[in-house]
Amino acid sequence: MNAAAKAHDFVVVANRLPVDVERDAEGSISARPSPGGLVAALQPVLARRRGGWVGWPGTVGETLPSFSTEDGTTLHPVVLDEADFEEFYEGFSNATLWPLYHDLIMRPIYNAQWWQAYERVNRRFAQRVAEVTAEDGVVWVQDYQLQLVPGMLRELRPDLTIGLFMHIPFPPPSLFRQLPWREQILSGMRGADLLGFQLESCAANFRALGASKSKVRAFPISIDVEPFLAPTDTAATREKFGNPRTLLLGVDRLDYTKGILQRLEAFESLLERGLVDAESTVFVQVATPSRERLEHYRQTRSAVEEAVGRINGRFGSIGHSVVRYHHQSLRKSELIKLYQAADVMVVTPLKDGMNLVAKEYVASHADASGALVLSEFAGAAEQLNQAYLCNPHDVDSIASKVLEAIQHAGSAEARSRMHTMHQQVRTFDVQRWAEQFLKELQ
Ligand code: ADQ
Repeated sequence: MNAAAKAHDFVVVANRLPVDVERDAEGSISARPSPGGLVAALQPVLARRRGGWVGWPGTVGETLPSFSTEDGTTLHPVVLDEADFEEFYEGFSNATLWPLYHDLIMRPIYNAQWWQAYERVNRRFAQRVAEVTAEDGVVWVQDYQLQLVPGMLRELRPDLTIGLFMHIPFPPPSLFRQLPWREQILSGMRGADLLGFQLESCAANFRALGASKSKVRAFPISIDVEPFLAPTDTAATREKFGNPRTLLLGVDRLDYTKGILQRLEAFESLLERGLVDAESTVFVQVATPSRERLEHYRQTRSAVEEAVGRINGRFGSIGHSVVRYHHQSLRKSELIKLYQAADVMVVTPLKDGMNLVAKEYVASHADASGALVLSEFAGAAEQLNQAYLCNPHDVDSIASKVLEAIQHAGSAEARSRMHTMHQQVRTFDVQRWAEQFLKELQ
């Protein structure tokens, strides 16, 4: 038994550890914390309860020892080799489950070898958790990559209390039933004492598949609001884009679920019809590289980049591009500057569990400036119902809502909408989300 044996009363298990692993010139490895919303929410609980985190460090084929972060959380890396990465992560998680759970925007691939890898890797996670969790401890499993872990863990360690939270949508039975391994996935999930979904509709989709002993409930996730509140120099940010009259913004992982192409087409249609002036408007689109080896992601990137080129070719002028496209990940501080400076945030996923970008934008507008155009198909639309809601499958619907948001900018109505949404996000933040889940679990 190693030092970490059964050390933790509380363990989070997620596909990724909250770190970025780096290798220096001599080849030695170090891990830098990469704090996201989940870490911010769980950090107090982890610190209070001798917490542990089991996950993949993000590098392929590397065995790393367990190590502790500054706040005393111990991270337990799980190894994925090249075959695991291809078959479990890129394959079953992101080319089977991801499109199936997002209402078949792309066609899922059903591959028995990927399924075996999914089982094998889920078992590895479950075993690691079983080794490091104290008697009668609490385990919180995260997301679609690990749906078998609750069931496996229940067999290995009947003493544990197990929660599972699904960050992505859960599809209606008519779609879920396509999955050749639906029974195994269901019994894996049913190993949890508490099953959390983003929305009541997802919880209902799960319940419709048959009775289980688990409690099934909706817990809409949110953000750590604090970093978005401090004002930045918005004039300076707008200056960088040539002081446009209207600054529109899109921020997403480059994923086909996010509706980036549809949003650009809507913008193009507004330019084409002369409803938006190309000289005084800038659309900034930041798209983080994501899952780049998968064919559907390559196609999506090409289509987006072709649209950007076409729109700038048609409507830009020498020295002014109307769309500023960045295929990169930005630092949080840069992201906040963009959020605060943008007049209209355009969030148009075809399907999205929640969408935190919408909440981050709203959190950035404590002064009630700005406007949010939001897809009805984002989970966030349930909480941010004061947004300009659009149907992302209908380019005209996106265009008309963007236009409305531009035209209303600065009005009392626009300010009142933003004020209401800002209060919503401040009240229902990610800390409250975590508290509610854990309270229900125990
Ligand atoms: P994602 O699909 O990744 O999350 P989202 O909720 O929007 O989508 O979260 C993206 C995060 O990445 C945000 O915090 C955002 O700031 C950041 N980000 C995006 N683009 C970036 C860029 N170019 N540079 C830097 N940061 C960038 C999944 C589900 C969602 C669900 C979340 C949380 O698909 O529906 O809301 O999990 O449960």
